[in-house]
Amino acid sequence: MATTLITGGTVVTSTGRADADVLVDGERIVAVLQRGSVLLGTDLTAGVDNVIDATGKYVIPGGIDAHTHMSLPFGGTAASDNFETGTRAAAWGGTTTIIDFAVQSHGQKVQDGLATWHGMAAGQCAIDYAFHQIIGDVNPDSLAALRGLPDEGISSYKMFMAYPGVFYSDDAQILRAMQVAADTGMMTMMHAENGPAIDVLVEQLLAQGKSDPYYHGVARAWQMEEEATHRAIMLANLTGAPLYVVHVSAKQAVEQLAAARDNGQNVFGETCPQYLYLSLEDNLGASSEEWGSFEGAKWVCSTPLRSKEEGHQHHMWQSLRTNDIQMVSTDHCPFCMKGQKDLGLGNFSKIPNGIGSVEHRMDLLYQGVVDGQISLERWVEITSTTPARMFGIYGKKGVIQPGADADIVVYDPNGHTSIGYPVDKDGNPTGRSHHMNMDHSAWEGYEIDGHVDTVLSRGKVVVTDRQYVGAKGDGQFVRRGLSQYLI
Ligand code: DUC
Ligand code: ZN
Ligand code: ZN
Ligand code: ZN
Repeated sequence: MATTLITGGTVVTSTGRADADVLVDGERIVAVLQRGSVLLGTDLTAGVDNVIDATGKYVIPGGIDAHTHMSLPFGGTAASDNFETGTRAAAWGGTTTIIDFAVQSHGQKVQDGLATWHGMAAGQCAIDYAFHQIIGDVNPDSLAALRGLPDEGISSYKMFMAYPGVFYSDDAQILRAMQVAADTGMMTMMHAENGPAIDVLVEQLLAQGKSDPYYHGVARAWQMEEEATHRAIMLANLTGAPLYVVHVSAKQAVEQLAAARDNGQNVFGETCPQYLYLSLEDNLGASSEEWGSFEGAKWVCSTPLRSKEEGHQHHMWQSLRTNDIQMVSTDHCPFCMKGQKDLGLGNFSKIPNGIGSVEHRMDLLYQGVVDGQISLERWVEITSTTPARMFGIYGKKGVIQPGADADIVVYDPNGHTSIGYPVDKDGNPTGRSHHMNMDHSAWEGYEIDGHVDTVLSRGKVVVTDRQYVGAKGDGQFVRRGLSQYLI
C-alpha cells in the first residue's frame, strides 16, 4: 500500500504540539519525526508515494463524534441523513469516526435492533463507525442481551429518562440495567430529563394556546434536567455503574456532575456545539417570510437550547476548561423543515427533535480556540482524544502516534469557513454550503476563522482541495473495548 508523508506542519495532540512530520504506511501511522531530530541531509520524501505539504497548518488526529443518529426514527419520521450522506458530511468537516446509536425499540429484541443498524451502515460509510446500543425496552431478555454486547464490540448503551411511551425507561428499569453495567464494566449513557413531568407542562402549555417552537424549551425547563441528572448519578452511585450523561445543556446539571466527580464517582458529561453557541431565544425564530415564528423549529432539540440570560453557555465553556464536562459530540439528528419539522406546525410537541451539526463540530470548536475559550490542545482532547478513551478505541483512534490508524486532519488556521446558506447582496441564496441532507442550517451565518484542509481516513485522502475524493464503503465498523477513561 501507498506511503504518505505529511510534512512541514505542527502536530497537535492533547498533551502538546511539535514541529513534526508524520509518515503513513498504508492505513497506519508508522513514524512521527520531530523536525531537527532527523539526521541533517536526510530526505524524508525520498521513496514516499505522496507528500502532503502542511506548512503553516495543524496536523491533528481526526475528529471522533461519539453521538450521532443517522436515519433515527423519531416523531413519525426519520433523521434525514443516512449513513452515506451523514458520514460524508462528517468527513468534509474533519470527523473520521462516528459512534451512532443502534436502537432497540419497544417490543423488539436488542439483537434485532443492532442487526438493523449494521444493515443500514455496512458498505455505506465514508469514514469508520461504531455503535452504542439504545435499550428502549428493559426486560429480562434485553438485560441478558446487554450482558453480551461487549463481545459484539459495543461497550456502551443508552437509556432515556425522557420520552414516555417511546424510548423511556423508569427508575426500576434503569436500576436493573445499571446493575448489569456495573457487572460488565459497560458505560451507561443517559438522556437525563424528567419526561413524565415535562409531558404535564407540554399539555398545559398547549391548552393555553402556547404552541410555538419556543415553548418546547419552556416545557423542558432546566429543573427537569438537573433533577434527572441527579437521579441518574444516585442510581449509578448505588450500583457502581460508570455514567456518561449525554447532551448536557443546563449549568445546574453540570454542577451535579461536578459534585459527583469531586466525590470520586465515575461520572462524565458531554455537551454539544448548540449549547455552546445557540440559545432559547433562537427558538423565537427570526420572522422569516416563509415560516414566521415557526422558523424557531430549526433549533428544536432535546435537551433544549437554554436562555442566554441564565448564563448556561458561559458555564458550558467554563466547564470544558475545568474538565467538569469532558467532551463535545454533536447529537447529530437532522430533520428538514419541509415535510419533517413542519409536522409540528401548530403544536411544538410534534416537531421532530434534533439539529444537524456533524459537519461543523471541529470548526465550531476551533472557533473556541480563536476566541480564547479553550486551548489548541484542549480542542484536540475534547473532539478526538477523550472520545476515543471514553469509548474504548484509544490507541487505534484519537492520537497521532506510531501504530495508530492514519485518521488525520490537516487544519488551516489561516483558512476560513462560512457555514449555512449565505445570500448574495440581493438576498438570493448562493448555493449549498454544507453537505448534510437538510433543507436549512441551524448554523446559517456562522463564520469560522479556520478551515479543514485535508482529511485522511485510515491513510486514504478523502477530502482535499475543497473536494470530497473518498468513496461510499471506505468506512469500516470499529469494535470497541471498555472505557479507558475510568478512575
Ligand atoms: N435529542 C434530540 O434532539 N434528537 C434525538 C433524540 C434526542 O434525545
Ligand atoms: Zn438524548
Ligand atoms: Zn459550577
Ligand atoms: Zn441523541
